[in-house]
Amino acid sequence: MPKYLVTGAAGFIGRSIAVALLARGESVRGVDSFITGKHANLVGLEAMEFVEGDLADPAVCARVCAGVEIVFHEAALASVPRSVADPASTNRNCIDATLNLLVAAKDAGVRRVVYAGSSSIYGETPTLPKHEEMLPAPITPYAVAKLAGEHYLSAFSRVYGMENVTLRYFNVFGPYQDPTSHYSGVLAIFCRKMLAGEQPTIHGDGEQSRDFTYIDNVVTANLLAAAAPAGKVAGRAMNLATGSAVSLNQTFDLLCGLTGYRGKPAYGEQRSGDIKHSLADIHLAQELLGYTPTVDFAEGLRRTVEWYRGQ
Ligand code: UD2
Repeated sequence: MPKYLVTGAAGFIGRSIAVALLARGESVRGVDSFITGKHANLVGLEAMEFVEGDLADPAVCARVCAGVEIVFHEAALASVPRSVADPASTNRNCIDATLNLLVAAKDAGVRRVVYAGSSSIYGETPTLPKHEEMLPAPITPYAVAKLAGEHYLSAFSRVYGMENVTLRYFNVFGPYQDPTSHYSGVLAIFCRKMLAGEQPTIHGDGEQSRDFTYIDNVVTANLLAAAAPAGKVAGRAMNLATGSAVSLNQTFDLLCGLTGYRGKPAYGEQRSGDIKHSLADIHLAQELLGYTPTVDFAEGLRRTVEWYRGQ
């Protein structure tokens, strides 16, 4: 029986965690519904036991949790605008799926679920950097769904003795992020377009900023969160980021240098539910997990552009 389950294993982050586990010689099961996951992302993961299924179905959750000790729960509809366009789907694929997974995990005796939380739960609160003692203030259906998942994780720790941990991801980017949907992460979209000589669109004035976090930092933190002493992390939620932010305009300039794109960006309407500034305080993850980011934004962006260039 595999020790680890990765949900969303055919997605960008799930895939990356599964690769790292397999490289360590671990036994891994993956599950994905392919709503946003890609078959191509499973190439290189042949040693993983794979189940195609939807976590909104409790029977799928029971099947994939059987015999597992640790779950990395990455499956989600990870997009703010998608949740604005279709909140019910986000609710189903984030809240229902997470609750079903937790019930099945508890019943199967899973020790710990490490959950992909989101910086979006902080909402438009003006305080920067965002720290974990701030009251969450979600302003979009996506943020509500991600926050509900967090609360379920900590409640399951409290009432069933699970060791669940939430990592609040801040705008993760890197190789394998899908660049093809208009719900994709901005850096994936910009890399693809600018390498192809197509004009990217900046929504708003481009002065919004993000604590863009390279995927390797996220993988490292997940492995640390799986191994951290329960007394330190059970039922806790913490930021996972780099602790520095850049604006979209600055990012566009950096990408011009890396991709060779010579044009200007188009400027469009600001997106509904968009947050102006997002920057993390990362001291709690440093204290509880021993986490420090190892790949900074500039280096991560360089690696990411090189990867998309090869596609
Ligand atoms: C939110 C969360 C992030 C993660 C993500 C999952 C915040 C601050 N961050 O990311 O942690 O959970 O959701 O999807 O809530 N943009 C453009 N042009 C484009 C595409 C996007 O200008 O073609 C802008 C967009 O308006 C936003 C920024 O780029 O200001 C980042 O957008 P995104 O969709 O990559 O991620 P975001 O911040 O909604």
